[in-house]
Amino acid sequence: MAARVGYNRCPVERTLFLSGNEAIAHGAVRAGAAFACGYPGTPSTEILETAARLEGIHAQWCVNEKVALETAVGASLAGVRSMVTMKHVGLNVAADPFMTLSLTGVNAGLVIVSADDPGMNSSQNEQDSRNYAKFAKIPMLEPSDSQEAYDFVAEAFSLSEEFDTPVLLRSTTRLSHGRGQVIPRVPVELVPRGYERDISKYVMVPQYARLRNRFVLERLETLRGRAEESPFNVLEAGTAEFGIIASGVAYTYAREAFPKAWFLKLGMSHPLPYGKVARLYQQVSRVVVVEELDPFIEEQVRALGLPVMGKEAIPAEGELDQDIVFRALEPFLSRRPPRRRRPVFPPAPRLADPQPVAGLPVRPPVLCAGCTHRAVFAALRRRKLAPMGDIGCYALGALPPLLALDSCLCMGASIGMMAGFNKALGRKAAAAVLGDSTFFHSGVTPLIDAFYNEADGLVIVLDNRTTAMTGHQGHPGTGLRPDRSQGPAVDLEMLCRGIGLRCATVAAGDYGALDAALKAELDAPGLGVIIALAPCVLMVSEKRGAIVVDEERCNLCGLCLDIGCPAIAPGDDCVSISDGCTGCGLCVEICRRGALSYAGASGAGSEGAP
Ligand SMILES: Cc1ncc(C[n+]2csc(CCOP(=O)(O)OP(=O)(O)O)c2C)c(N)n1
Repeated sequence: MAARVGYNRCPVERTLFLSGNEAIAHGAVRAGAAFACGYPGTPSTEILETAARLEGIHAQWCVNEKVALETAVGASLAGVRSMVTMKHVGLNVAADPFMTLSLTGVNAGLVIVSADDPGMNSSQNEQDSRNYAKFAKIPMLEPSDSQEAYDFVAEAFSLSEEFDTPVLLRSTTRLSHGRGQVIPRVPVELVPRGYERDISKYVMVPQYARLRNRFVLERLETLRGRAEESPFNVLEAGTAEFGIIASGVAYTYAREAFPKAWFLKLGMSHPLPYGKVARLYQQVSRVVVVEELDPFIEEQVRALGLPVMGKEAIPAEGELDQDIVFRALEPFLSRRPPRRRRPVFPPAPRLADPQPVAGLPVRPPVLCAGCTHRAVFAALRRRKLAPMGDIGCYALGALPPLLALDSCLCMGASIGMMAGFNKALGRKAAAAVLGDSTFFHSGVTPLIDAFYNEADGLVIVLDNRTTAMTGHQGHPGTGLRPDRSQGPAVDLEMLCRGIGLRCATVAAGDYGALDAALKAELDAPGLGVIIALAPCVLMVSEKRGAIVVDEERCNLCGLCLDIGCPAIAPGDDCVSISDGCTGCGLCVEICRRGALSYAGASGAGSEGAP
């Protein structure tokens, strides 16, 4: 996927007349974004439709906003600047990856465009997406006209890369659909970003997520410093004795209604630049926040201990316009100003780092002895692939010694991320690994999406016939109800075939067959699914035989230790097998020297699991 090919078809000298949505698409191409995806919804739809007509950027509709975001994350990880578009309610659908993406950050820049619909012209609710920026602690830009929509996209991408964060670009109907002049700028020159595996950054299991969470809190304060300096946050001098804080199209309404006011115009409206707010208060005796929908800025100003007026005058519903703003504020602004208090900026306290409890051994989380997920990881590690992981017991496969997963974002993210990654690189560079319960939770839609968008890759479903991580609950694939009675069960393989995909089921305990299936699938064109089937070892009562060590043959090479089974431990001269062994036999298959075998089997290490 070549970046920005043909963008010079749009000469920099020629002024364009674009809607906000078109300007965002043009701005993305100018910023070197080569991948865009989204799900349609008014008022956002034309962004992707425009991108699809421009050269230098690949644009695709996804099955929904969650999958679109996960696909864009995959492309960003692969090193391609990526944009994802949706309407405000779409961000609810994408909220699961969105919230954790704040922690993982990005590789190449990633911009999420959410278009709000104040007044519900064509939506089921009225929702202020800005709350999501605060919720996820990520930066947000709010353009107020088409030129800014165009310009802010490049700023959003550079913020994204500089601060290792997704960036929210919030539009509203009037901006998205209104038209204005856009002076094209010189295309941004990009430094190529290759993919580098970074498990502690991209695999959000608790011990890594805690570290990244601290990074997020620090990043927020660094970003606040950037918001102070940002040329998009402008203190505009006036002659009136009151000031207005506004962002997005609300700024244009307020500007027209009160041309003499002082203004703090916020282009980068999250995090709020406290210093710039304070400077406005030094100039005027009264401050008003003019914003559509929620008192998003107003509440933050109030939290600083500053007297401010907002929603007691400005409607908290529907679209504003200059008349509404004028009529709402005129009576208040003609009254005497209230007394002013000094702003206070309290420092945020930090929790002390957790300390180990004296006397208790440190037990790192680990896959159970005999867990057959381990076989899949052993087979995957032999391939040059970026395995995109998911959430379940198997997320532990990312930890040492296995180190077999490159990402873990949220339930169901693996397939979309794999699809985006491979699409960005144009080859089968990533695979997706997810559990059976996760597959039914949110793996079906990205699989349909991957088929529709002709994604390349390999999906491995670790089918242990249960939701093991949360305590062995049933799911549609098992048909088990909460009272353990049996209901109808969905056939996973038939489901995948029904979508139109190749699909094979392999016994995960048969390492040779699993490895061969993996090879066959990776050699085949396009996308296929392997179901690695083996009931969770905790649900199987009988032990499958005892494993013994041939002390003469074992040379402590470490191959069996690398599969991370807690029943195998290194000794002075050879490995030892503890009582925790379930006899799964994976170590027998892994050992190249025939040093491990089933007790009583003829020829040490020569036979597989009974
Ligand atoms: C949105 C969401 N809902 C619920 C959970 C809790 N949860 C984590 S993993 C998981 C399912 C794991 O089952 P499966 O994919 O079959 O993997 P297994 O643990 O059996 O290996 C659940 C329900 C979550 N992390 N996120």
